[in-house]
Amino acid sequence: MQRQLTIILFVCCVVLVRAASIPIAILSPDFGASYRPYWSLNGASTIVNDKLQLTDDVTNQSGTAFWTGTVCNSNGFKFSAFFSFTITHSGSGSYADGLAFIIQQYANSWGASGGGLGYEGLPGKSIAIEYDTYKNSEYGDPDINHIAIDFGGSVKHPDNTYYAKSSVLTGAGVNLTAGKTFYSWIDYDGSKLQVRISTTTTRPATPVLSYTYDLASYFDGANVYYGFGGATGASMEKNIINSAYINNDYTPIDFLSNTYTQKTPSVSTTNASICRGDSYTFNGTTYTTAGTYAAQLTNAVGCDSTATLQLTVREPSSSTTNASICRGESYSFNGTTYTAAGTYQAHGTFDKRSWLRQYRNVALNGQRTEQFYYQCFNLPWRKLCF
Ligand SMILES: [Ca+2]
Ligand SMILES: [Ca+2]
Repeated sequence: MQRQLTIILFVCCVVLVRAASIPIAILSPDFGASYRPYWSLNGASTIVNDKLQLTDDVTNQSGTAFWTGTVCNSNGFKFSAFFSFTITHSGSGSYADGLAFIIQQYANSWGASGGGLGYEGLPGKSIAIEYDTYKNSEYGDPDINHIAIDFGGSVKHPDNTYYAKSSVLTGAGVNLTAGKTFYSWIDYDGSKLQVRISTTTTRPATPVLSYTYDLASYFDGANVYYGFGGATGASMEKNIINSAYINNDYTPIDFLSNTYTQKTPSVSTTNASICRGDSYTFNGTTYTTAGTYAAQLTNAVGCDSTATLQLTVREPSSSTTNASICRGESYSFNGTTYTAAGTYQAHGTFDKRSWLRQYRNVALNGQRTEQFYYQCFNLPWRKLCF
C-alpha cells in the first residue's frame, strides 16, 4: 500500500512542474538563419556564429540592431524583456564602452561611438538601459561598472537615481568587465521599470535598478522598436548579444516555469475579384484595378494590424449568335424578343446554366441554323469548345 501511494505522488509532481508555453512579441533565442531576417542591423553590427555582434574588439565602433516590426505596448506600455550578452576584451587595456537595450521610434538609426554607446543622438523619443564599462565623467558616469536608464538619445546621468553603480552590481555578483556572459531582465509594470542581472538564467528576486516613470505618457501611445546598441572608443571590447526575448506586457521571463513561442503577427488577407469596370471598396478605399493593397489598421487592443487585399479583375467574355427567322416570326435573345433583322448587343453576367439550356434548345430545332461562339467551356461532364 505504501508503494502504490508513492507512485501516485510522483505523477502529480510531474504534472505540476510542466512548463507553460507563452507567446511573446519578440523571440530570438539566437541570431542565426531562423531569426536574422527579423533584425535590422546598423553601423558596425553583424552576425557572428549566430550571435549579434554590436561591435568587434576594435576602436571607435558603433552599431545597433532593431527588431524590424514595431511592437505595441498598449496596456499602460507594460513590457518584459530578457536578453543574454557577453562582453570580452582580448588586450591588456581597459574595456570600453558598453552596450544598451533600446526602445525607440526608428529601426534604422544608430548613435555615437565611444561613451555614446550607439545610443547617443538617436532621433525622437527613446529610452535605453545601458551596461556601461567605461567611466565618462562628462556624462556623470559613477565608475566602470554601472547600469543606468537613459532618455531621448542622451547618455548623461542627471543624478544617482538613474543608475546602479559598481558597488550595487558587485553586490549582485556582477562585474561587467570580467569577460563573462550575463543574463538581464528588464520589466515595466506600467509604473516601475526594474532591471535585474545575473550570471545564471535564474531571475534574481531583487532588481539592481528600479526607476518610476510614466512611459505610456512619454511615448504617447506610439508603437516602438526594440533593439540594442553598443560602442567602442579609444579603448575597446567585443559587445555580443546572445539571445533576446521581449513581450509587450508585464510577463517577467522565467525559463524555469515557462517556454516561449513567437506571437502570431496581427495580419489578415482578403481575396476578392471583380469584373472589369466594377470597383471594390476595402477599408474605406475604392479599387478598380488588380493588385495587392495593404491597409494599416488598429486592432481591438489598440495595436497596429496589417490587412492585405488581393484583388483580381475578371475580363469580360463575349459571344456572337447568328440566328435567322422567317418573316413574321420572332426571336428571343437574352430576355428580349426581336422580329426585325439587325445586330443586337446584350450585356450581363454569363450564366452557365442559361447558356446550357439555350444550347440544348438549338439542338432540338433542326429547322433553324444557329451558331454559338464561345471559348472553351467546362460542362459538368465534359469540356466543350466553340
Ligand atoms: Ca561610459
Ligand atoms: Ca553611463
